Amino acid sequence: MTFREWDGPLTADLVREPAKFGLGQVPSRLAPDATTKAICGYCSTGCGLKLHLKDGEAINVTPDPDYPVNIGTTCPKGWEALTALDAPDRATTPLLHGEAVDWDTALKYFCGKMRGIIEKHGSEAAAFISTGQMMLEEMAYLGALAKFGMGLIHGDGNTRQCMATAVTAYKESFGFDAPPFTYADFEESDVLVFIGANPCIAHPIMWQRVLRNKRKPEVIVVDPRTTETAMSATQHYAIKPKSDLTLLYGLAYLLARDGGIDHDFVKANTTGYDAFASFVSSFTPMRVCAETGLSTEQLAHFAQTIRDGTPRVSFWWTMGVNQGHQATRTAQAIINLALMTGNIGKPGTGANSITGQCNAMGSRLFSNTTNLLGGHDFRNAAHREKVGAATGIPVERIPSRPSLAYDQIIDAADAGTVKALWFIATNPSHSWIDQSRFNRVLDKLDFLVVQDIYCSTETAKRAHLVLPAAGWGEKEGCFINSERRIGYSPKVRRAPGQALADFHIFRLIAHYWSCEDLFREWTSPEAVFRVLQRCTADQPCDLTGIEGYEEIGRCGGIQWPAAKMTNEEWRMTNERRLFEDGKFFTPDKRAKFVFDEPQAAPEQRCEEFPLILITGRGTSAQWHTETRTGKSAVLAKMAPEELLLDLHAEDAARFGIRDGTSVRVISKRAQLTATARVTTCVSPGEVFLPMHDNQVNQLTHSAFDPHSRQPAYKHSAVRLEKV
Ligand SMILES: Nc1nc2c(c(=O)[nH]1)N[C@H]1C(S)=C(S)[C@@H](COP(=O)(O)OP(=O)(O)OC[C@H]3O[C@@H](n4cnc5c(=O)[nH]c(N)nc54)[C@H](O)[C@@H]3O)O[C@H]1N2
Ligand SMILES: Nc1nc2c(c(=O)[nH]1)N[C@H]1C(S)=C(S)[C@@H](COP(=O)(O)OP(=O)(O)OC[C@H]3O[C@@H](n4cnc5c(=O)[nH]c(N)nc54)[C@H](O)[C@@H]3O)O[C@H]1N2
Ligand code: SF4
Ligand SMILES: [Mo]
Repeated sequence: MTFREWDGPLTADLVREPAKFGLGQVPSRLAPDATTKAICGYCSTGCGLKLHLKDGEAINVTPDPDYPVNIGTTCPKGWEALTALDAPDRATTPLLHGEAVDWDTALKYFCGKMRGIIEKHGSEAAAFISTGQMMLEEMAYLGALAKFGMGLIHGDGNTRQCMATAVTAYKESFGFDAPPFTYADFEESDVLVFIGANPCIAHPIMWQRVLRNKRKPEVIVVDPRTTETAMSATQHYAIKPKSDLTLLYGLAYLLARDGGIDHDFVKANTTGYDAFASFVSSFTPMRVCAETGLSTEQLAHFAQTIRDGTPRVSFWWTMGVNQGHQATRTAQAIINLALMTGNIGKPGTGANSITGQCNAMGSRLFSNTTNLLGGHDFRNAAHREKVGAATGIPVERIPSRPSLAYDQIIDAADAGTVKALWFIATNPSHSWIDQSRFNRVLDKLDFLVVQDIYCSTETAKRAHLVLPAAGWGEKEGCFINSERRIGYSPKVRRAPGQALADFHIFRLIAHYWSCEDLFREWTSPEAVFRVLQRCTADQPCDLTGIEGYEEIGRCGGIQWPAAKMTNEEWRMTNERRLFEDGKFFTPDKRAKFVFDEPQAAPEQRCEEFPLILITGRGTSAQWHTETRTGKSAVLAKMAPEELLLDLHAEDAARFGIRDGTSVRVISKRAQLTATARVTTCVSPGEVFLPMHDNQVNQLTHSAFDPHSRQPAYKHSAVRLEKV
């Protein structure tokens, strides 16, 4: 019905010249001028798109009016989804030391070099960095190939930059990485609390769902900046950066003091509340207001709104929480508020982490990096047996310890123990924290491989070997969105030149590594989907009840859990939230209150660097390192032409800077030049830069949450100078 991927056996001829034999190039089975449906490949909202074909190739996009996520709308990136595919800097052939080579040469080199390093220095000397921006099936193939096939121990993903905190927090508090909500909760809340989230810019279609709420909700935004979302809210609390933990404990104190607790729920379904209540007793309004910068009236009003909103308060958080030096405890402080007020498992409630990338949720369960396939634990022998049986991989090939985290892999590369790195669908030479140091480490490597759809990314330019990948629309597979909805996206374009779907690149590597026998069943994305379904049996993310791609398409996506036993029931609604029975995934089925003392952020203002630099998303038209959105003239018109530094008028006066003039932004690590935008959207003493410019992470201070090891991108000290 759509372009199908080639799924026959790999023969020697085919491997030598994959494009000639149609690998990844099989023509469409759709009528040449058909319309088909897909899921957007940018953010985790997971909007449904309609793709309109001409002569067998997609030429236009419109929103899908029937898809339950976006109901006929998309943001500008969705409308422009195809443009990125036509860019002139697409990687169209493998590049070895900058020279075009064929796949045979490239893959022999890849395997020879990786094997050489592993044989000489051990299996810990090579690592891979995966992504939340590939299809589920190819991401799983990568993790399985690298760990079970090639014998690597270490592999992490760009989801460490993004979702690691939510994962760690949920696992400890709920017993499994389980965001509980469904998007209908945006429409069914009486009070929505957004903490460190700017959905107007970063998740515009989720924000549309908030606008559909007919309950006249209170919308509360906690953000040091007056963002587009804060401007549209009914209450905005511009707290001091990284004072969220204190604020959340202060709210817990007031709720406990003033009768805002759902004691029945707490007693029946949680552990640790008494210790938590006694812990927060020192978070008096006086202390909390001094540390957050709020007035006592503001704090009291905030707490009262939550109390009045019970039982329909929902809490939503994103990177303002996840990227911090105490990120995990902050996320858990949000979870604690939802638990103590009984705001979980009911319509319009929840402690809800919004994901970032289109398949970040897929990566959390199936990348085989932090967790063994299907949300299992590498350290657990029973889990290894189960995944071995489900995949047909001999259990002795499954490592019994988890990987180092991303920053630890980079430290190991710096120390010289990791000598080869393979990056797939991520551009960390731009996006990783304290960039200059990161790039110095990359330059030390014996072997750097980058697999990307463009040959021009900051990371690809440093690579010894570039593997050219097909992009979204040029391959098929599934994504899992923020509300745990699995959506299917078809192939509607041919990839340019010799570029291949990541899926087929992994298949070829398995062949060249001589471990393809392990992956006999992994012949097509849908075949891999079936393997993954088996891995999820009896897990909270059970997918065993799904018939296959056709059913996913027909249902408008399917949320997990989707187990066999209950499938008749879930097919009736196709809208599920977790914990409706008050049972969590911990051994005693109770959610846990977890807490810790707040600590000051590692890099503070000082005389030399008197301002705090906050970073984040700039506009809805810009995506991360801009490799894709930067290719669209339409999107370019919606973004500023130059790098803008937001600063408050007081600071402008203090440093003698006028609106629209050039300003040097200097941190301990580097400096850059930006154009000053004097605005009341940032507080005095704070400045903001969007992450989309490739110099911004030269400024950022490298600090990590100790539990999730997620980088704390949003708190660095800087000073300004007139140019
Ligand atoms: N247009 C666009 N959309 C995107 C993306 C993109 O690049 N472009 N990326 C996607 C991805 S991967 C992600 S992870 C999401 C990110 O989505 P968001 O997290 O919503 O985006 P950010 O701008 O990084 O951060 C959100 C807010 O956190 C605030 N913040 C900073 N420090 C603090 C603090 O200490 N406390 C509090 N409470 N708030 C703080 C910032 O001022 C910012 O407004 O967006 C996704 N959607
Ligand atoms: N200062 C600061 N830095 C930040 C953040 C911040 O808020 N502030 N946010 C962080 C967050 S939340 C995130 S998620 C990261 C994102 O950081 P990255 O993951 O590095 O950013 P992207 O630009 O999305 O990189 C994706 C790469 O994959 C390529 N690509 C796209 N599709 C495909 C495909 O199908 N196959 C292959 N092989 N390649 C493909 C793209 O061309 C691009 O080079 O940035 C982090 N960095
Ligand atoms: S909101 Fe996200 S998923 Fe929807 S169209 Fe925009 S980028 Fe794509
Ligand atoms: Mo992200």
